[in-house]
Amino acid sequence: MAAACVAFFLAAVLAAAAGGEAAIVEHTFVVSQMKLDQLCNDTLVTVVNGQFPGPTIEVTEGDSVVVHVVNKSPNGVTIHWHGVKQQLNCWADGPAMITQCPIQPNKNFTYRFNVTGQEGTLWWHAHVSCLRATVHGALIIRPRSGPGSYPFPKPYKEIPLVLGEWWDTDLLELERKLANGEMKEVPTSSTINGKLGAFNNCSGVIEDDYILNVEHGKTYLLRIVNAALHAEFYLKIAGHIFTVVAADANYVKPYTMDLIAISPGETVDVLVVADAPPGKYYMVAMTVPSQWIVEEPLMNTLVISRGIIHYNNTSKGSENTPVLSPELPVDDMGNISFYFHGNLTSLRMPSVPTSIDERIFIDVDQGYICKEGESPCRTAVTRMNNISFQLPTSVPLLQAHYYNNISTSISMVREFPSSPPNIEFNRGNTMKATSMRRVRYNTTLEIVFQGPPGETSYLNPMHLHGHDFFILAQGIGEYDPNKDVHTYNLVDPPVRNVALVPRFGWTAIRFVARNPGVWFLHCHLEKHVPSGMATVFVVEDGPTLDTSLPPPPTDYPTCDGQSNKVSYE
Ligand SMILES: *[C@@H]1O[C@H](CO)[C@@H](O)[C@H](O)[C@H]1NC(C)=O
Ligand SMILES: *[C@@H]1O[C@H](CO)[C@@H](O)[C@H](O)[C@H]1NC(C)=O
Ligand SMILES: *[C@@H]1O[C@H](CO)[C@@H](O)[C@H](O)[C@H]1NC(C)=O
Ligand SMILES: *[C@@H]1O[C@H](CO)[C@@H](O)[C@H](O)[C@H]1NC(C)=O
Ligand SMILES: *[C@@H]1O[C@H](CO)[C@@H](O)[C@H](O)[C@H]1NC(C)=O
Ligand SMILES: *[C@@H]1O[C@H](CO)[C@@H](O)[C@H](O)[C@H]1NC(C)=O
Ligand SMILES: *[C@@H]1O[C@H](CO)[C@@H](O)[C@H](O)[C@H]1NC(C)=O
Ligand SMILES: *[C@@H]1O[C@H](CO)[C@@H](O)[C@H](O)[C@H]1NC(C)=O
Ligand SMILES: *[C@@H]1O[C@H](CO)[C@@H](O)[C@H](O)[C@H]1NC(C)=O
Ligand SMILES: *[C@@H]1O[C@H](CO)[C@@H](O)[C@H](O)[C@H]1NC(C)=O
Ligand SMILES: CC(=O)N[C@H]1CO[C@H](CO)[C@@H](O)[C@@H]1O
Ligand SMILES: [Cu+2]
Repeated sequence: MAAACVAFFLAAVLAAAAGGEAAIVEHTFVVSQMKLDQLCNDTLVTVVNGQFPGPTIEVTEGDSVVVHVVNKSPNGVTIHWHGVKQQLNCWADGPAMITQCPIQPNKNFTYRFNVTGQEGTLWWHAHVSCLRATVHGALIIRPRSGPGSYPFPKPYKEIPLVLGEWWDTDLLELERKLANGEMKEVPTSSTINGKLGAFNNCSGVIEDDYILNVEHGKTYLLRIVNAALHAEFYLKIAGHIFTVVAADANYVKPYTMDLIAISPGETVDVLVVADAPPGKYYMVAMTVPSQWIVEEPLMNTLVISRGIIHYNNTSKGSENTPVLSPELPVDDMGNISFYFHGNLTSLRMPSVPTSIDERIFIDVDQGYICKEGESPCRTAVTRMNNISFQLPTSVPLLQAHYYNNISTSISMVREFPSSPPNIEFNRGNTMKATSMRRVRYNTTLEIVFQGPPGETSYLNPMHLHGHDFFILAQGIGEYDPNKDVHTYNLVDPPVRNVALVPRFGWTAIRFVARNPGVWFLHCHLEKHVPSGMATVFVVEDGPTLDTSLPPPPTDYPTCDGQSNKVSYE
């Protein structure tokens, strides 16, 4: 592979001593474009510090993070710190035109945030257009009292495993297509830590495998991130099993499985014991076309990536013995994903709110709008409760909210309804609007997401910014309020920042809105963002100064009339 992945900016990391004082972890992220020569194609991609995936940020719980983003690319960019709670710090959250204007070319912006009360694996990614396909990296949070205080045996090594997709198209062009209802675009391949895998043979050029060297008998903590735009991945390693210990930077009761199901936006931490006979074993991250096929019958490629687990004491003579492949499931993948997610429970007993202030029922599906002059309306969009979300174009919502002028500075604002109109799933005309839901400080919310029942469904990983939530239950078919509340887990539900709404089904979550600001709620399938499967919670200030959103940072980016640099039309 001729890809020059050169890190030319070294992160200055002042690591905290275990159990010691909180430290400042400082990085400089230079965003630029470079050509990656993969699969017979020189593709121009946007990257951080010349790396794909980008640099890993490693912190100890309680640390302060300072990231100087220097934009040397020709497009506006923002970075989102996916899963970081950002208490009283919404300004640093990152989604373009929700909390900030994109950082314009040749400008910079410094993100400052504290990582408090969370441990495990999170990640960061561009939150503008489709750029996150290549602008992403892991964010690792270790316990303050040292790795000895993990609630599981201390692993010998910790390995970030970033799963991604490889697109050899112009990602801004892709964004325009998705926003225009052209949702048939598919990636060329997928990646493990940026590697496509040696089964990719384009005119005799073999791509690199991701190789994990292990020592026999040792335990490895794999910190898995799904950074793909659309693929839910199923990860298997021949001859090995996984013990899941955390998801979305929250510990779970150890759960043993030979396969991980991880959807876009999610993270999963697993222990793997290298206890197989010495040799080489394939690690396979695959996705099934079903989630595309249902929507786009033309898509029939199996997107797959492969890496190798290599035991370091494999004897010399056996170097050429075949690499062992995992047996891939033949079952309906939807079932595997559903049960994998359903089997996760919190390790620590959280206190689940039982008295609910507001219940919101959200239908997530597809509708149609009219392009100019189009009749009948045929432009497919996605929607929530019959509103297809539109990003503001001139002023970010957070800024408008802070200065109390949402109604004067943002057109097409609609209050997000707490229940859907009586819609027919995936049918009928809908509207484009900047929907938002105002909630008072300290409101306890329950949300039930309902995907379309029947064969025309697909899974939707719904991600809420600035909050973790409890996932109380999920089900197949239509939610029945009388019956399904009895399936709620109020004892040890998993705490996450992505709620996977299963195909043909629903998911119920609860959280307390105690973080003032403007928080994006959206599907983490990239194609569903410009097409409208999103809304925003505007959480009002509390009664005191320390329950109120502080003013914006002094270097807060301005749009300069340039917000269309990355187009949402
Ligand atoms: C960011 O921009 C400011 C003003 O343009 C400049 O003074 C500063 O040195 C820049 N910082 C970095 C890290 O490039
Ligand atoms: C982070 O924590 C430090 C020390 O407690 C505090 O001074 C600072 O205001 C916090 N920053 C943010 C962005 O919350
Ligand atoms: C290279 O990428 C372009 C789009 O940028 C695409 O049209 C072309 O088919 C690709 N070529 C190969 C060999 O994949
Ligand atoms: C790669 O493909 C070329 C033909 O394009 C073939 O000659 C070669 O044997 C293949 N190599 C491998 C390792 O599959
Ligand atoms: C495997 O790695 C360990 C630790 O680096 C080392 O002690 C051991 O000798 C290695 N085994 C072989 C066969 O290289
Ligand atoms: C590799 O190391 C393991 C554990 O020490 C041992 O059981 C095994 O026999 C070794 N294999 C070889 C080929 O040296
Ligand atoms: C856990 O997984 C098993 C086997 O895959 C499945 O039968 C069971 O229903 C799952 N539990 C939940 C709560 O999803
Ligand atoms: C919004 O409020 C700010 C601060 O008061 C002001 O500068 C700006 O002109 C206002 N914008 C609109 C469109 O009212
Ligand atoms: C959905 O919204 C569109 C556009 O406002 C409207 O025409 C349609 O009647 C709505 N559907 C329902 C079921 O209310
Ligand atoms: C939030 O509301 C709960 C009751 O629902 C109350 O006990 C608590 O004191 C409130 N907290 C704040 C900070 O207002
Ligand atoms: C939980 C789940 O997804 N169950 C499905 C398993 O697969 C069968 C056959 O495809 C479906 O009928 C179930 O609904
Ligand atoms: Cu979606």
